[in-house]
Amino acid sequence: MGPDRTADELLEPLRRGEARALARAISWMENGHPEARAIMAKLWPHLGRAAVFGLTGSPGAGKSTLTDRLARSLRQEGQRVGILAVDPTSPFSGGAILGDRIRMQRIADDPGIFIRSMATRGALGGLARATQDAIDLLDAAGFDTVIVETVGVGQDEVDVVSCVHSCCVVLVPGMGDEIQAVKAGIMEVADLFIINKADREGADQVEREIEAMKGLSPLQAWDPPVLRAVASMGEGVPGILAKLREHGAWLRAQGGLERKARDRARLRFDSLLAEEASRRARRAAGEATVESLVAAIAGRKLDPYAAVDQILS
Ligand SMILES: Nc1nc2c(ncn2[C@@H]2O[C@H](COP(=O)(O)OP(=O)(O)OP(=O)(O)O)[C@@H](O)[C@H]2O)c(=O)[nH]1
Ligand SMILES: [Mg+2]
Repeated sequence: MGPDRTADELLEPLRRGEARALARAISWMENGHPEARAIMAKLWPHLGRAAVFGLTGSPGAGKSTLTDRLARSLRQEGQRVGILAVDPTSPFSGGAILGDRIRMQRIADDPGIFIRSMATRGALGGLARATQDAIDLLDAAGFDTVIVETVGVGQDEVDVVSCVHSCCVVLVPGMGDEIQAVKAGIMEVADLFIINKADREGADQVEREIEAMKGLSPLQAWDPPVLRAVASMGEGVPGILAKLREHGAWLRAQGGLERKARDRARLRFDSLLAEEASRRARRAAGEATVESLVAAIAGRKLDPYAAVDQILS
């Protein structure tokens, strides 16, 4: 596969789900390759088939172990599964990061499974967009389920979570204070709570804390269930899959999938519009003008609002 491959040449192997074509297309989207737009334009009408699950939670909670188990379970049903490991703290993008590769090595050689790590560096327009693009490409490549693993609780994760249909928040026993910290961002987005490492002491307490927190948030039409798992042993996996399906069915019945699709469309359109408008305005004005405006703002000769007006007029 040479570097000069065009979108048209990539499309067919991509639609067949060929891993190399998929990997290349994801990189193109990440790097803003000239052919990237053509790919999206061709694929856009075919999207919307894949079920997209998110797994989020603190480092070491067992997300990758759980992902591996879920993926294997879905594989046994004959599904093809895409896995995106999103780590904003990692400088590495592309192949699976070493730890995950080892943890997921049993599934990594299976052509019905595609694993990719997504990192901030190189992701033009941010991690959430790169992740959304990768989800779309997996969808177009015929993957039935996409699992998105995200670490941490930053804005990147919250944005990434907006890309999934059902979001699992993974907690572990013995993280009392951490629950407080996690609460602010990610708790509201949970469709499912998973208490992993339930083989350890303290699962009851985590469950009480989650229930207490749920009591504080406004009543929702979907009451996120709290499930227990021992990912390293595969315990609790069928129950999690069953709840994910239940949530999916509930979303469909509520028109929730269309709503999510529309929200995502709006977010995507807004951010692309802002980015593209800015790029074009800068290019039209020229770098020297932009710099002189910046200098004028800093020198208190021009206020920033007026400067933006100038460049856009
Ligand atoms: N005791 C116990 N250990 C587990 C369980 N699930 C996973 N582990 C172990 O916990 C460690 C971390 O698991 P990972 O799956 O890498 O966790 P992660 O959340 O993906 O970690 P990061 O991606 O680094 O944030 C590994 O050593 C796992 O074997 C469990 O249910 N019980
Ligand atoms: Mg992991």
